[in-house]
Amino acid sequence: MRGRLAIDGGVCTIGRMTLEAEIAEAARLFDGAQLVAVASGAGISKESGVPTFRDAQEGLWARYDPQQLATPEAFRRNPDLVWSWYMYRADLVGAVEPNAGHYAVVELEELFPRVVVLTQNVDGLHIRAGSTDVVELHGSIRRFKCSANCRGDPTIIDLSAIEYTGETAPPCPYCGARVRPDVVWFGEALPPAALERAFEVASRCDVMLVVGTSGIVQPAASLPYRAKQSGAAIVEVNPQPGGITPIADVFLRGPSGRVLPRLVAALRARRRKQTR
Ligand code: BJW
Repeated sequence: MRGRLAIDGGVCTIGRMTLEAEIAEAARLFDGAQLVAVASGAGISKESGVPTFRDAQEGLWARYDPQQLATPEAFRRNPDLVWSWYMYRADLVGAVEPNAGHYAVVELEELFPRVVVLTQNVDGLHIRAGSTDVVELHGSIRRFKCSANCRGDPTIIDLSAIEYTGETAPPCPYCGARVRPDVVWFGEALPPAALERAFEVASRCDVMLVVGTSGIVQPAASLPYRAKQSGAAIVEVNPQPGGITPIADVFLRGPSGRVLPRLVAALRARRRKQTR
Protein backbone atom coordinates (compact mmCIF):
# COMPACT_ATOMS: atom_id res chain seq x y z
CA MET A 1 0.00 0.00 0.00
CA ARG A 2 3.08 2.20 -0.12
CA GLY A 3 2.56 4.02 3.15
CA ARG A 4 -1.20 4.37 2.78
CA LEU A 5 -3.66 3.40 5.39
CA ALA A 6 -6.14 0.58 5.06
CA ILE A 7 -9.51 1.65 6.36
CA ASP A 8 -11.83 -0.84 7.96
CA GLY A 9 -15.29 0.25 6.86
CA GLY A 10 -15.34 3.18 9.27
CA VAL A 11 -13.05 5.57 11.08
CA CYS A 12 -9.36 4.77 10.96
CA THR A 13 -7.55 5.00 14.26
CA ILE A 14 -4.34 6.44 12.78
CA GLY A 15 -4.67 9.41 10.47
CA ARG A 16 -8.42 9.68 11.03
CA MET A 17 -9.25 8.93 7.41
CA THR A 18 -12.60 7.44 6.67
CA LEU A 19 -13.43 4.86 4.05
CA GLU A 20 -15.31 7.71 2.36
CA ALA A 21 -12.05 9.68 2.06
CA GLU A 22 -10.27 6.65 0.59
CA ILE A 23 -13.11 6.16 -1.88
CA ALA A 24 -12.84 9.82 -2.90
CA GLU A 25 -9.12 9.31 -3.47
CA ALA A 26 -9.81 6.19 -5.53
CA ALA A 27 -12.42 8.08 -7.59
CA ARG A 28 -9.84 10.76 -8.42
CA LEU A 29 -7.65 8.08 -10.03
CA PHE A 30 -10.41 7.42 -12.58
CA ASP A 31 -10.36 11.01 -13.92
CA GLY A 32 -10.17 10.97 -17.71
CA ALA A 33 -10.01 7.16 -17.91
CA GLN A 34 -10.92 5.81 -21.33
CA LEU A 35 -10.41 2.12 -20.61
CA VAL A 36 -11.23 0.65 -17.22
CA ALA A 37 -10.39 -2.99 -16.50
CA VAL A 38 -12.10 -4.84 -13.67
CA ALA A 39 -10.11 -7.89 -12.54
CA SER A 40 -12.42 -9.96 -10.37
CA GLY A 41 -12.17 -13.09 -8.30
CA ALA A 42 -14.38 -15.27 -6.15
CA GLY A 43 -14.87 -12.59 -3.47
CA ILE A 44 -17.19 -10.52 -5.67
CA SER A 45 -19.69 -13.39 -5.73
CA LYS A 46 -19.49 -14.15 -2.02
CA GLU A 47 -22.39 -11.85 -1.17
CA SER A 48 -24.48 -13.72 -3.74
CA GLY A 49 -23.95 -16.85 -1.65
CA VAL A 50 -21.17 -18.46 -3.72
CA PRO A 51 -18.34 -19.57 -1.41
CA THR A 52 -14.89 -18.29 -2.36
CA PHE A 53 -12.46 -20.85 -3.65
CA ARG A 54 -10.33 -20.87 -0.54
CA ASP A 55 -13.20 -20.61 1.97
CA ALA A 56 -13.87 -23.63 4.08
CA GLN A 57 -16.49 -25.59 2.15
CA GLU A 58 -19.77 -26.66 3.54
CA GLY A 59 -21.69 -29.88 4.15
CA LEU A 60 -20.65 -32.95 2.24
CA TRP A 61 -17.81 -31.04 0.63
CA ALA A 62 -16.21 -29.74 3.84
CA ARG A 63 -13.76 -32.66 3.89
CA TYR A 64 -12.41 -31.98 0.40
CA ASP A 65 -9.76 -29.44 -0.53
CA PRO A 66 -10.89 -27.55 -3.67
CA GLN A 67 -7.26 -27.35 -4.78
CA GLN A 68 -7.18 -31.15 -4.84
CA LEU A 69 -10.43 -31.40 -6.80
CA ALA A 70 -9.71 -28.76 -9.44
CA THR A 71 -7.03 -30.77 -11.25
CA PRO A 72 -6.93 -33.06 -14.28
CA GLU A 73 -5.33 -35.73 -12.07
CA ALA A 74 -8.32 -35.68 -9.68
CA PHE A 75 -10.68 -36.10 -12.65
CA ARG A 76 -8.62 -38.99 -14.03
CA ARG A 77 -8.46 -40.62 -10.59
CA ASN A 78 -12.09 -40.14 -9.66
CA PRO A 79 -14.21 -38.51 -12.39
CA ASP A 80 -17.49 -39.11 -10.57
CA LEU A 81 -16.31 -37.36 -7.42
CA VAL A 82 -15.13 -34.31 -9.38
CA TRP A 83 -18.28 -34.36 -11.53
CA SER A 84 -20.52 -34.43 -8.42
CA TRP A 85 -18.64 -31.50 -6.93
CA TYR A 86 -19.11 -29.43 -10.09
CA MET A 87 -22.78 -30.42 -10.39
CA TYR A 88 -23.30 -29.30 -6.79
CA ARG A 89 -21.58 -25.98 -7.51
CA ALA A 90 -23.36 -25.50 -10.86
CA ASP A 91 -26.72 -25.96 -9.11
CA LEU A 92 -25.70 -23.49 -6.42
CA VAL A 93 -24.61 -20.89 -8.98
CA GLY A 94 -27.85 -21.40 -10.92
CA ALA A 95 -29.87 -20.67 -7.80
CA VAL A 96 -28.20 -17.39 -6.79
CA GLU A 97 -28.43 -13.86 -8.17
CA PRO A 98 -25.79 -11.24 -8.94
CA ASN A 99 -25.26 -8.84 -6.04
CA ALA A 100 -24.75 -5.09 -5.64
CA GLY A 101 -21.04 -5.48 -6.46
CA HIS A 102 -21.75 -7.05 -9.87
CA TYR A 103 -24.35 -4.36 -10.61
CA ALA A 104 -21.92 -1.58 -9.62
CA VAL A 105 -19.46 -2.99 -12.18
CA VAL A 106 -22.22 -2.80 -14.82
CA GLU A 107 -22.83 0.85 -13.89
CA LEU A 108 -19.21 1.69 -14.72
CA GLU A 109 -20.23 1.31 -18.37
CA GLU A 110 -22.33 4.48 -18.04
CA LEU A 111 -19.31 6.41 -16.83
CA PHE A 112 -16.39 5.31 -19.03
CA PRO A 113 -16.06 4.70 -22.78
CA ARG A 114 -14.74 1.16 -22.36
CA VAL A 115 -15.02 -1.24 -19.44
CA VAL A 116 -13.69 -4.79 -19.71
CA VAL A 117 -14.23 -7.35 -16.97
CA LEU A 118 -11.41 -9.88 -16.66
CA THR A 119 -12.82 -12.50 -14.34
CA GLN A 120 -11.36 -15.66 -12.84
CA ASN A 121 -14.87 -16.67 -11.84
CA VAL A 122 -16.69 -19.48 -13.57
CA ASP A 123 -20.12 -18.51 -12.20
CA GLY A 124 -21.29 -16.24 -15.04
CA LEU A 125 -22.68 -13.66 -12.59
CA HIS A 126 -21.03 -10.65 -14.29
CA ILE A 127 -22.76 -11.59 -17.54
CA ARG A 128 -26.06 -12.22 -15.80
CA ALA A 129 -25.78 -8.82 -14.10
CA GLY A 130 -25.43 -7.17 -17.52
CA SER A 131 -21.71 -6.47 -18.04
CA THR A 132 -21.27 -6.45 -21.81
CA ASP A 133 -17.56 -7.22 -22.20
CA VAL A 134 -16.51 -10.08 -19.94
CA VAL A 135 -13.41 -12.23 -20.42
CA GLU A 136 -13.84 -15.54 -18.57
CA LEU A 137 -10.27 -16.58 -17.88
CA HIS A 138 -11.07 -19.86 -16.13
CA GLY A 139 -14.03 -20.93 -18.27
CA SER A 140 -17.62 -21.47 -17.21
CA ILE A 141 -19.13 -23.93 -14.76
CA ARG A 142 -22.30 -24.03 -16.87
CA ARG A 143 -20.56 -25.24 -20.02
CA PHE A 144 -19.29 -28.77 -20.64
CA LYS A 145 -16.78 -30.40 -22.94
CA CYS A 146 -15.32 -33.74 -23.92
CA SER A 147 -12.37 -34.59 -21.66
CA ALA A 148 -10.59 -36.11 -24.70
CA ASN A 149 -11.22 -33.03 -26.90
CA CYS A 150 -12.29 -35.55 -29.51
CA ARG A 151 -13.31 -32.99 -32.14
CA GLY A 152 -10.76 -30.30 -31.43
CA ASP A 153 -10.41 -28.12 -28.38
CA PRO A 154 -12.95 -27.57 -26.91
CA THR A 155 -15.65 -30.02 -27.96
CA ILE A 156 -18.58 -28.28 -26.27
CA ILE A 157 -21.36 -30.64 -25.24
CA ASP A 158 -24.95 -29.61 -24.75
CA LEU A 159 -25.91 -31.37 -21.52
CA SER A 160 -29.59 -30.93 -22.24
CA ALA A 161 -29.16 -33.22 -25.26
CA ILE A 162 -27.74 -36.17 -23.29
CA GLU A 163 -28.78 -38.23 -20.31
CA TYR A 164 -26.82 -37.56 -17.15
CA THR A 165 -27.13 -37.51 -13.38
CA GLY A 166 -25.44 -35.41 -10.72
CA GLU A 167 -23.41 -38.43 -9.62
CA THR A 168 -21.68 -39.80 -12.69
CA ALA A 169 -19.66 -38.00 -15.35
CA PRO A 170 -21.56 -38.96 -18.53
CA PRO A 171 -19.86 -40.28 -21.68
CA CYS A 172 -19.16 -37.93 -24.58
CA PRO A 173 -21.80 -38.64 -27.25
CA TYR A 174 -19.11 -38.56 -29.96
CA CYS A 175 -16.28 -40.66 -28.50
CA GLY A 176 -17.37 -42.11 -25.14
CA ALA A 177 -14.71 -40.32 -23.06
CA ARG A 178 -16.07 -38.61 -19.96
CA VAL A 179 -17.73 -35.22 -20.15
CA ARG A 180 -16.17 -32.56 -17.89
CA PRO A 181 -16.90 -28.94 -17.02
CA ASP A 182 -15.34 -26.38 -19.38
CA VAL A 183 -13.22 -24.82 -16.63
CA VAL A 184 -9.46 -24.42 -16.29
CA TRP A 185 -7.86 -26.71 -13.75
CA PHE A 186 -4.42 -26.34 -12.18
CA GLY A 187 -1.70 -27.19 -14.67
CA GLU A 188 -3.96 -26.51 -17.65
CA ALA A 189 -3.49 -23.65 -20.08
CA LEU A 190 -6.01 -20.81 -20.01
CA PRO A 191 -8.05 -20.31 -23.22
CA PRO A 192 -5.42 -18.61 -25.43
CA ALA A 193 -7.73 -15.93 -26.89
CA ALA A 194 -9.02 -14.96 -23.44
CA LEU A 195 -5.52 -14.78 -22.01
CA GLU A 196 -4.19 -12.73 -24.90
CA ARG A 197 -7.08 -10.28 -24.68
CA ALA A 198 -6.67 -9.99 -20.89
CA PHE A 199 -2.98 -9.05 -21.15
CA GLU A 200 -3.74 -6.63 -23.97
CA VAL A 201 -6.42 -4.92 -21.86
CA ALA A 202 -4.09 -4.90 -18.84
CA SER A 203 -1.38 -3.24 -20.94
CA ARG A 204 -3.71 -0.52 -22.22
CA CYS A 205 -6.10 0.25 -19.39
CA ASP A 206 -5.96 3.53 -17.49
CA VAL A 207 -7.29 2.06 -14.26
CA MET A 208 -7.51 -1.53 -13.10
CA LEU A 209 -10.08 -2.20 -10.38
CA VAL A 210 -9.08 -5.45 -8.65
CA VAL A 211 -11.95 -7.01 -6.71
CA GLY A 212 -12.20 -10.07 -4.49
CA THR A 213 -9.18 -12.09 -5.48
CA SER A 214 -6.43 -13.48 -3.27
CA GLY A 215 -4.08 -12.70 -6.16
CA ILE A 216 -2.14 -15.93 -5.90
CA VAL A 217 -3.24 -17.97 -8.91
CA GLN A 218 -1.20 -17.42 -12.05
CA PRO A 219 -1.34 -16.19 -14.73
CA ALA A 220 -4.41 -14.11 -13.69
CA ALA A 221 -2.49 -12.71 -10.71
CA SER A 222 0.01 -11.11 -13.11
CA LEU A 223 -2.60 -8.94 -14.82
CA PRO A 224 -2.54 -6.13 -12.22
CA TYR A 225 1.27 -6.22 -12.30
CA ARG A 226 1.19 -5.82 -16.09
CA ALA A 227 -1.30 -2.94 -15.74
CA LYS A 228 0.86 -1.24 -13.13
CA GLN A 229 4.00 -1.60 -15.25
CA SER A 230 2.10 -0.08 -18.17
CA GLY A 231 1.17 2.98 -16.13
CA ALA A 232 -2.36 2.17 -14.94
CA ALA A 233 -3.61 3.10 -11.49
CA ILE A 234 -4.58 0.10 -9.37
CA VAL A 235 -7.58 0.27 -7.03
CA GLU A 236 -8.22 -2.85 -4.95
CA VAL A 237 -11.40 -3.81 -3.10
CA ASN A 238 -11.16 -6.68 -0.64
CA PRO A 239 -11.86 -7.29 3.07
CA GLN A 240 -8.29 -8.67 3.38
CA PRO A 241 -4.96 -7.66 1.84
CA GLY A 242 -3.49 -10.21 -0.59
CA GLY A 243 -1.06 -10.72 -3.44
CA ILE A 244 -2.04 -7.53 -5.29
CA THR A 245 -2.17 -5.16 -2.32
CA PRO A 246 1.55 -4.20 -2.45
CA ILE A 247 1.01 -2.51 -5.82
CA ALA A 248 -2.43 -1.00 -5.11
CA ASP A 249 -2.52 2.79 -5.26
CA VAL A 250 -5.61 2.68 -3.09
CA PHE A 251 -6.78 -0.32 -1.09
CA LEU A 252 -10.46 -0.16 -0.12
CA ARG A 253 -10.95 -2.63 2.65
CA GLY A 254 -14.41 -4.14 2.76
CA PRO A 255 -16.90 -6.42 1.04
CA SER A 256 -17.36 -5.49 -2.61
CA GLY A 257 -21.17 -5.51 -2.36
CA ARG A 258 -20.87 -2.56 -0.02
CA VAL A 259 -17.73 -0.80 -1.28
CA LEU A 260 -18.32 -0.88 -5.06
CA PRO A 261 -21.71 0.90 -5.02
CA ARG A 262 -20.13 3.63 -2.87
CA LEU A 263 -17.23 3.93 -5.30
CA VAL A 264 -19.65 4.26 -8.23
CA ALA A 265 -21.63 6.91 -6.31
CA ALA A 266 -18.38 8.84 -5.74
CA LEU A 267 -17.48 8.55 -9.43
CA ARG A 268 -20.91 9.89 -10.40
CA ALA A 269 -20.64 12.78 -7.91
CA ARG A 270 -17.19 13.66 -9.25
CA ARG A 271 -18.45 13.55 -12.82
CA ARG A 272 -21.36 15.87 -11.92
CA LYS A 273 -18.96 18.34 -10.30
CA GLN A 274 -16.66 18.30 -13.33
CA THR A 275 -19.45 18.88 -15.85
CA ARG A 276 -20.99 21.78 -13.93
C1 BJW B 1 -14.05 -10.78 -0.77
C2 BJW B 1 -15.24 -10.90 -0.11
C3 BJW B 1 -16.19 -9.94 -0.39
C4 BJW B 1 -14.03 -12.53 0.53
N1 BJW B 1 -15.92 -8.96 -1.24
N2 BJW B 1 -13.79 -9.80 -1.62
C5 BJW B 1 4.29 -21.13 -8.82
C6 BJW B 1 4.43 -19.88 -9.40
C7 BJW B 1 3.61 -19.50 -10.46
C8 BJW B 1 2.63 -20.36 -10.94
C9 BJW B 1 2.50 -21.58 -10.35
C10 BJW B 1 3.33 -21.96 -9.33
N3 BJW B 1 2.96 -23.22 -8.94
C11 BJW B 1 1.94 -23.62 -9.71
C12 BJW B 1 1.66 -22.64 -10.59
C13 BJW B 1 0.62 -22.65 -11.62
C14 BJW B 1 -0.79 -22.53 -11.07
C15 BJW B 1 -0.85 -21.56 -9.90
O1 BJW B 1 -0.95 -20.36 -10.06
N4 BJW B 1 -0.85 -22.09 -8.69
C16 BJW B 1 -0.86 -21.23 -7.50
C17 BJW B 1 -1.79 -21.86 -6.47
C18 BJW B 1 0.53 -21.04 -7.04
N5 BJW B 1 -1.57 -22.03 -12.17
C19 BJW B 1 -2.07 -22.85 -13.09
O2 BJW B 1 -1.93 -24.05 -13.02
C20 BJW B 1 -2.79 -22.22 -14.26
N6 BJW B 1 -2.31 -22.75 -15.46
C21 BJW B 1 -1.04 -22.60 -15.84
O3 BJW B 1 -0.21 -22.00 -15.19
O4 BJW B 1 -0.80 -23.21 -17.04
C22 BJW B 1 0.53 -23.25 -17.54
C23 BJW B 1 0.41 -23.98 -18.84
C24 BJW B 1 0.76 -23.32 -19.99
C25 BJW B 1 0.68 -24.00 -21.22
C26 BJW B 1 0.25 -25.34 -21.24
C27 BJW B 1 -0.12 -25.97 -20.07
C28 BJW B 1 -0.02 -25.30 -18.86
C29 BJW B 1 -4.28 -22.57 -14.21
C30 BJW B 1 -4.96 -21.98 -13.01
C31 BJW B 1 -6.40 -22.42 -13.01
C32 BJW B 1 -7.10 -22.07 -11.71
N7 BJW B 1 -8.34 -22.75 -11.67
C33 BJW B 1 -9.22 -22.49 -10.55
C34 BJW B 1 -10.41 -23.49 -10.65
C35 BJW B 1 -11.38 -23.04 -11.73
C36 BJW B 1 -12.59 -23.91 -11.79
C37 BJW B 1 -13.37 -23.90 -10.52
O5 BJW B 1 -13.87 -22.84 -10.06
O6 BJW B 1 -13.52 -24.97 -9.92
O7 BJW B 1 -9.69 -21.17 -10.56
S1 BJW B 1 -8.40 -22.62 -8.97
C38 BJW B 1 -9.26 -21.30 -8.21
O8 BJW B 1 -8.39 -20.19 -7.89
C39 BJW B 1 -10.25 -20.80 -9.26
C40 BJW B 1 -10.19 -19.34 -9.05
O9 BJW B 1 -10.64 -18.67 -10.21
C41 BJW B 1 -8.75 -19.09 -8.72
C42 BJW B 1 -8.47 -17.80 -8.03
O10 BJW B 1 -9.07 -17.73 -6.81
P1 BJW B 1 -9.68 -16.34 -6.32
O11 BJW B 1 -10.74 -15.90 -7.23
O12 BJW B 1 -8.60 -15.39 -6.04
O13 BJW B 1 -10.42 -16.80 -5.00
P2 BJW B 1 -9.84 -17.05 -3.54
O14 BJW B 1 -10.78 -17.97 -2.87
O15 BJW B 1 -8.41 -17.43 -3.57
O16 BJW B 1 -9.88 -15.62 -2.85
C43 BJW B 1 -11.09 -14.98 -2.55
C44 BJW B 1 -10.81 -13.55 -2.22
O17 BJW B 1 -12.03 -12.89 -1.98
C45 BJW B 1 -9.96 -13.36 -0.94
O18 BJW B 1 -8.95 -12.39 -1.19
C46 BJW B 1 -10.96 -12.83 0.06
O19 BJW B 1 -10.37 -11.94 1.03
C47 BJW B 1 -11.90 -12.08 -0.84
N8 BJW B 1 -13.23 -11.87 -0.33
N9 BJW B 1 -15.15 -12.03 0.73
C48 BJW B 1 -14.69 -8.94 -1.85
N10 BJW B 1 -17.38 -9.98 0.26
